[in-house]
Amino acid sequence: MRSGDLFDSESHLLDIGASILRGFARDDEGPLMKTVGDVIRVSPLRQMVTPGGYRMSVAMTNTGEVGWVTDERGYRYDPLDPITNAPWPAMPQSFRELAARAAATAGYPGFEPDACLVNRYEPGARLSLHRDYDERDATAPIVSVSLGVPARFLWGGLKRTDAIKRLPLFSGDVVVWGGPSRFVYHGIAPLKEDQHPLTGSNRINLTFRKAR
Ligand code: MD3
Ligand code: FE
Repeated sequence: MRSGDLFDSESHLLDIGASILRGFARDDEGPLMKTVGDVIRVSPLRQMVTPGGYRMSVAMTNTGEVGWVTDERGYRYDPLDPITNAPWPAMPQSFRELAARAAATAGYPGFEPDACLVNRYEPGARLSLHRDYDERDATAPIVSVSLGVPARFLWGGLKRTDAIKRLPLFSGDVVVWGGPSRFVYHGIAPLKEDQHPLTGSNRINLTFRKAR
């Protein structure tokens, strides 16, 4: 239940160092999706292959000085899009400002992301439990913005065997992961068939990072 919420932008602590800002980007959803459209016309969404040889169900692209890529050689941040062999599209000002505003709200002032990974989930797409440790600056948080069809976010602890908690993420929700929560195991359960006026049957997630 979203529309009956008492507060437009409810914020609370999820875990040590992690904050969920419910609906923080709700007024920006339309413009954000339009800007995502501009980005993917330059650097298209693509399903990358993991070093283990599996094609990911999530399709990805990037904006910013560097972009996250995976291929048979491994995971890395690359200044060039391997499809276009050109730099990734510059990070849109509106993306940068939203990420900085969310980080400051959650207690991380001065966040200047240099990479924004764009993830697209079609029905059934999932992200298995993993940790993000390809970024050089471990003191910077990661800011995530959910758009479109709701998803079930899974998050555990610092060990793979720690208990998994489940949290629904709706369009316009922003989560800021910093401090001790920065290296927790997390993932997304297979996306359910659903419809959203902005994205159809898909979910888009933006993650803002300081990669180098
Ligand atoms: C917790 N993306 O791109 S966003 C990823 O919805 C990723 O597409 C998911 O996990 C998605 O790596 C989850 C929430 C998120 C993002 C990064 C984190 C949670 C995080 C990094 C550390 C801890
Ligand atoms: Fe992640």
